[in-house]
Amino acid sequence: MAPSGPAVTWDVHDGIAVVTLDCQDQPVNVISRAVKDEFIATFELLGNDPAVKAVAFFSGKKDNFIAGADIEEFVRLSSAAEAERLSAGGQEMLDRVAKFPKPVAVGIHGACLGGGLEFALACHYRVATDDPKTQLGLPEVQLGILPGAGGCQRLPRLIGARAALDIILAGKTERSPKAFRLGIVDELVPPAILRDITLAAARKLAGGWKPRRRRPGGFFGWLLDGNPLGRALVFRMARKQVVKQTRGNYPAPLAALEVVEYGLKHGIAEGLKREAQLFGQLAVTDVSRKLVQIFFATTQLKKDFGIPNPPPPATVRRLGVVGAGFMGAGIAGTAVAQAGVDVRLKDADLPRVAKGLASAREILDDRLTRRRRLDRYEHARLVALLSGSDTYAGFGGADLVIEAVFEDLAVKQQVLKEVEAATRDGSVFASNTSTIPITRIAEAARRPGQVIGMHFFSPVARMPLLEVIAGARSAPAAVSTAVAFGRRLGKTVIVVKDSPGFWVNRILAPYMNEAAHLLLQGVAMEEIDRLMTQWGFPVGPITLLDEVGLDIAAKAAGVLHAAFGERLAPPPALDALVKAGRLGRKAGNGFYKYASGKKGGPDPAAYHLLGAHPNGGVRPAEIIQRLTLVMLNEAARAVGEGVVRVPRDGDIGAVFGIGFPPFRGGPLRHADDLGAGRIAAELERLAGQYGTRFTPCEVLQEQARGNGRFYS
Ligand code: 3H9
Repeated sequence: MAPSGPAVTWDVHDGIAVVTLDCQDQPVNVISRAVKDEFIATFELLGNDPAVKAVAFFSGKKDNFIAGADIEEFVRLSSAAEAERLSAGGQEMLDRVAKFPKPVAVGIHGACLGGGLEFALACHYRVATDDPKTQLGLPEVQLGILPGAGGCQRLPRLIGARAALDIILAGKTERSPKAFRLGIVDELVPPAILRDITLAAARKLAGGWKPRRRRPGGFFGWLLDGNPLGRALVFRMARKQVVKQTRGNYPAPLAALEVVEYGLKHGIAEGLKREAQLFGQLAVTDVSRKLVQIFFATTQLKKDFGIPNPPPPATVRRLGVVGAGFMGAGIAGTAVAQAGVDVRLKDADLPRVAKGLASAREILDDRLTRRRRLDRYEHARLVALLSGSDTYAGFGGADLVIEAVFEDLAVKQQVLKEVEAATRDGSVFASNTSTIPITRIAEAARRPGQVIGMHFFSPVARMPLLEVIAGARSAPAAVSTAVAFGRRLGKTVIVVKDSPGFWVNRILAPYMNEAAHLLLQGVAMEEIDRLMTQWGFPVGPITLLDEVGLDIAAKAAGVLHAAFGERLAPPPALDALVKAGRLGRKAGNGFYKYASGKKGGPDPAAYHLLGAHPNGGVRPAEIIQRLTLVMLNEAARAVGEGVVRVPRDGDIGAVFGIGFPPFRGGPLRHADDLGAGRIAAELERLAGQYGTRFTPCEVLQEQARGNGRFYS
């Protein structure tokens, strides 16, 4: 992003220089090399101007303070030394701000992230608005780097090591009230008075006022952070936690931990040096490159409606949800919590509706109590938006209706007809089916153009992905409406082809089947799960089967088997578990044991029913290879069929839908890394040994012949 004019401007009023950052022609403020140079020149001038007694700094953007350093510049870094210089340059600029002889107060409204927060930390006084858009954080580790402009030094000194590590190691962003409670922000004010209060603070600081800050973290904070023994304990515990969470796959959090510890031990100057060094090393790692690619892909998807020339989406004010089960209630609760829409929930009888409403409400309660995202008044307002009935009363005004009823074509078509009768012509009908083609459902429609698929993932409130499926007759406006509404729910949305299993379940099916084949061949379930979590998945495939529910998984597998034949046939032995009622966590037993909702060890009864005997017969490397290559092969085949429009959508779908390891970039990026030639050869070998389900697909064979790739 190259700004077209000066980004930093200033004016002096009454001895206070009011400096404004506004990166021209850019949606957000970012600190690029050019902006950094402007900062330095501006502070130089202000330092020399005797009329200036203090500085008050603001953003010129409506709802954004500073989104951090310019991530596009990282992509162009070609060596660790160059990246180290970039970090050292940022540190030097902020050091000038911190040591500026005149006080600098900053007024923060909107996202204040990464280098933006590091700048604010270098200022002498921070005022922030209490607006929900004002969020402060250091998300660098999510990009595979660490806060490299002094953030690893200044934050722990301001709020204590424990609280700072909590933010830095997880790449967390906090809303301003929490940032105020932590001591990151000195004053919290409504947006209307941000300017006046910041100016007043600058004036007071110029008059010699010294703001009093609480001891970071209170008495306990002092006990833990304030002495070497307590601090050593904090770092030991944090390191243990990081190792457990990252399993050695993400180097940034451990490096950040080292830098914070080093800085507190050896002083800020030495700490900064170490910070720049490790920033440099991290910025050119493959992990960071992959995470940055995911950031840009996700950002692009915020603007992409998945169809050419998308018509404007309809604004959804009222949502109808049919089916008050776990999914329906999740959709209803998430819609109210995220989009503040009026939701009408319908099911066959009132007790089910009541249960659904209660579980939708839990999503709001969670935001009030645990996550503190809502205050009491907002919570009460949102709860009042949820209503339900055992009839379609209230559906007349619905702009969108999402059905989440039993996964059966006839049932869904019946619901579609009832909804059409109860709603007006412009209303869109979306099916939350995971397997049934939208075109088939729409065969029963009077208004097939208004029928679309919106495939949510469970639990809806937490899973970040939504697949929107356009049927053969879906109107472009229905697609835009579904995509736009999905985004209002906070989801990353991919538009996929109306093909069995769509994208996510399609690539998941062979992976899950292969896990079952391995079990039957004598690999222990915990071994399969351990290897795949070590490889980077959040949970292993056997645990995932228990979480999804074996009945649901069997049904989806059956549909894919019917559609694609032998290649996607699940091992028949799995039926024994479903028949025995071992449906996974929800039933209290599946592959693993469950006691009071907690997962225990492998259940010998499951092996017994399967006729499987763990014997350690397959090498770990072979287990990983079989599970990953079978998925990559299916992903490549589905790309060839146009199930996703571009590889980017496929990778984002896999990362956000099934937790494909983000540091590997997604199955298609991973396939490019391995090389089609190598994958095809390995698949041939596996096919020779285990059967045709491993036969490399045409897309991979073609790539292997011509040195092709998914990404150019
Ligand atoms: C860092 O600071 C390192 C330092 O510690 C040390 C350095 C030495 N850079 O998301 P949106 C673009 S690392 C470049 O749709 P929203 C984005 O690509 C940085 N570009 O808006 C998009 O471009 P386009 C740590 C950036 O309102 C446009 O802005 N910071 C950057 O939904 C609009 O973005 C982060 O990781 C950037 N830093 O959300 C924060 N940020 O229009 C990353 C945004 O051409 N940013 N763009 O497609 C965000 O989380 C969100 O963008 C934000 C706004 C919440 C700010």
